[in-house]
Amino acid sequence: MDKPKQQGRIEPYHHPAAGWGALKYVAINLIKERVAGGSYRTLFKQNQPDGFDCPGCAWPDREHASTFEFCENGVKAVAAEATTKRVTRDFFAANTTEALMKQTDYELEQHGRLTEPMVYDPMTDTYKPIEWNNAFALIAGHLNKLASPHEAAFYTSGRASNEAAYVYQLFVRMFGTNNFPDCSNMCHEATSRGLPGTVGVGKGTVTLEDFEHADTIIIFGQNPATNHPRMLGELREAARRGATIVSVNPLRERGLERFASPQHPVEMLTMGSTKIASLFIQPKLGGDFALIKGVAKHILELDDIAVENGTERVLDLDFIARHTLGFEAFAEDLRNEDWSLLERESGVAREDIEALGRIYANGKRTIATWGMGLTQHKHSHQTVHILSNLMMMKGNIGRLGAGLCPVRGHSNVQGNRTVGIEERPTAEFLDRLAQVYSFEPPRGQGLDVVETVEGMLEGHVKVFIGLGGNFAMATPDTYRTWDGLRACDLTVHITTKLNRSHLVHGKHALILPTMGRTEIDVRNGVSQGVTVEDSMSMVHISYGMNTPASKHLMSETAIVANIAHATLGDSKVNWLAFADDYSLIRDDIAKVFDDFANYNERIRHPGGFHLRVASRELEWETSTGKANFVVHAVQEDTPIKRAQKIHGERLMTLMTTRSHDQYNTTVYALDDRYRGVFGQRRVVFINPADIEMLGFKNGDWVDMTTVWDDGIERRANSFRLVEYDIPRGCIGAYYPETNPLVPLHSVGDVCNTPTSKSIPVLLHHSAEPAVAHPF
Ligand SMILES: Nc1nc2c(c(=O)[nH]1)N[C@H]1C(S)=C(S)[C@@H](COP(=O)(O)OP(=O)(O)OC[C@H]3O[C@@H](n4cnc5c(=O)[nH]c(N)nc54)[C@H](O)[C@@H]3O)O[C@H]1N2
Ligand SMILES: Nc1nc2c(c(=O)[nH]1)N[C@H]1C(S)=C(S)[C@@H](COP(=O)(O)OP(=O)(O)OC[C@H]3O[C@@H](n4cnc5c(=O)[nH]c(N)nc54)[C@H](O)[C@@H]3O)O[C@H]1N2
Ligand SMILES: [Mo]
Repeated sequence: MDKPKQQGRIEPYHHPAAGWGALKYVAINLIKERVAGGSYRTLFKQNQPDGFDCPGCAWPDREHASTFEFCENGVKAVAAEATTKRVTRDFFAANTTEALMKQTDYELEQHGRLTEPMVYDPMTDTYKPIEWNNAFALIAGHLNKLASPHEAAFYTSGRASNEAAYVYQLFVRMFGTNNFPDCSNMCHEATSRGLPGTVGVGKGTVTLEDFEHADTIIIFGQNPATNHPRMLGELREAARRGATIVSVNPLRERGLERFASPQHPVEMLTMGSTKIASLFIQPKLGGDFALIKGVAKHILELDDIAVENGTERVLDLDFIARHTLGFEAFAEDLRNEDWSLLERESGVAREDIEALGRIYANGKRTIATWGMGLTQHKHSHQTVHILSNLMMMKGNIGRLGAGLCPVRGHSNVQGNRTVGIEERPTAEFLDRLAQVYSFEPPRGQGLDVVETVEGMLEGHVKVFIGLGGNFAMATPDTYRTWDGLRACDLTVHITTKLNRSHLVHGKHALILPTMGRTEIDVRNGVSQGVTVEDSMSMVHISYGMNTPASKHLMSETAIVANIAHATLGDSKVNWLAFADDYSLIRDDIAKVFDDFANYNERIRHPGGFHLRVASRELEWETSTGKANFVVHAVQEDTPIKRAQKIHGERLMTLMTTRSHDQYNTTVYALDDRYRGVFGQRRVVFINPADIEMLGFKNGDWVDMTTVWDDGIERRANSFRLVEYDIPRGCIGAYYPETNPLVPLHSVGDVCNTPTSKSIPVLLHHSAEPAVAHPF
């Protein structure tokens, strides 16, 4: 443990995003993962009609892409799965979980792919091999002896296929609970819960075709160069066409400044690049609500001027009249809103808000995209509402080249929700399940992520099963989550690679190794494909191409079906038939969801099919039957404000974000190239004026503590200060290292999402200068 602190370097990045730098890193990654020669070709099949869906992000594929869509981080995701390194039974025998806990997440990831089912042995503190059927029987035994089905929670991380997710939710509902914590609870929940109130459907309204026609694209709280690199291709095309692109982000993300497309040899060879964003607006953390309200207010003002001058109206009166309700109340609220409040709460000067307002007013076709910068705050729900209001003012929904574009994270997180991973299911959906399978599904609301951790701590959640993911590290309040997991009777992880969730386990624990999407999945002699839905509601089939990492692996779908069979028998559903033929699952999905009619047939079409999104078609599945303008006041009573009252300007608002070399809790390497960070992760981005105000120097080491009112000390030690172009009072650091600082009860309104982008913290001179951290 007493290793010296990481010695990294800070070096501002002056090159375009992607370009040659990305190609170099691709080569480094393939070598590091020792990807076998044969698998290189897999990389070129990614996101192609007859290949597999990239396990990286949820950005859609270009339907008619003739060339391989190059993506550095997609390659990393594939290489991480195609690695030839293996975690074997000998590895487990030689390493106690106590010893493995001392390794960093980066080191854990480096051990490679899991190879056979393992069960925890408390006598030796190691994992030992177990036969698949014994593992299923162990799970069934635990589940069936619970006093109530609600004592189990069934987590999903958004990589699971539609088929696996559907069988999972069916099994769990037949078992008797809606306890479906899932990664979206920590991710785009504000989008999924917010949009239904305004436009009826919790999904985006655009497709890639709209990007070809947009003249204005506003990117809120998103870092596409790292997290959705293929999106840069669309932005590049738009920029070259003359579209105006604005990034709204406290950080001026370098990856949005210039982009050299590896798809375009001339650009690469001439060292050329395309300028992407024309304007950077830098609100303070959580300032977007007030900023968007200001933009909307200015739209009204510009519309008033147009009326006076007799010029073309700025508002789309026809859209407002035909499709919406509540505009008058919204407009009145905007007119009464105080500019100084909006400036103060957004951290953006009125003239800059107005500049964005003019850009939006002048755009004929605007797309608004957003990511975690909008969804992981106390008031994200309200922010999603006001953003839809803004788009509705100018009729920018359901029209070519315009629309709402939430950019999802995990490659099938949207599909998982579509096929029933939902702790708050609708009565309509449950009725349908009841009818198709002749059983009475549980009707009460189930537990989400935060409630699951609470349930574990309170002792009423006793069994945890995770279909993918890394619950111990992705969740807030790390050490409390760990206490919860350790209090469980049984923890089960269906995963591809070793992670800390395997080490922070219940009294009994299983690791069930599964295939990734890149691997050939043969059942009953037939190669099985699985389907996924991307961020723009395109559903398509994906076939693996690599030999599975071990002959003992089972697919996610087969594992889930076998757990169901062991637990429930086959009285209502022939689970093992599902396990052997995924087209039977798709037939059932089509029976339950009308929009999936002829599912098996429609996925034969190259590129798949678009799943209907009513709002895109100007049909409003809201309670009023219209799109609703919703009015919210700027919230001034926030945990941040309350903490500021006590600590004044020394109180910092912390956002936790991703580096370029990680995939959520999986750390591939220690660089964050575009932000100029190399060989280290324990850094804090901070405004130089704040460094001075706090009495530190650039490069100093600090500890962070959270200001919260529950008496629990939350601390994360040893972070190096890096001066950065970020608003005063705001700081940024990487997740998951900072998750111990996120209070379990610091959640967004309505959606209950941990506020990972606004944590009230104090910085202190580092008290333990030479201690290495296990994560
Ligand atoms: N390579 C790679 N790809 C990924 C992932 C990964 O870890 N690695 N993760 C996947 C997942 S699950 C997801 S959800 C997505 C995440 O993709 P993003 O949504 O890009 O998520 P973050 O990296 O957390 O970055 C959020 C951005 O929001 C900005 N931001 C923070 N707070 C605010 C705010 O208050 N207002 C505004 N306007 N901006 C703010 C940050 O500066 C940062 O640029 O990416 C997916 N794709
Ligand atoms: N502080 C803070 N916390 C956050 C966030 C943040 O921005 N800040 N972001 C939140 C967000 S947006 C998300 S989505 C969550 C992510 O939460 P999770 O989805 O739980 O986390 P991941 O790191 O994506 O999970 C990685 C693990 O998934 C397993 N895995 C990989 N591929 C597969 C596969 O194909 N099948 C199966 N079965 N397993 C696989 C591997 O074993 C790997 O170790 O974290 C959230 N937590
Ligand atoms: Mo996510």
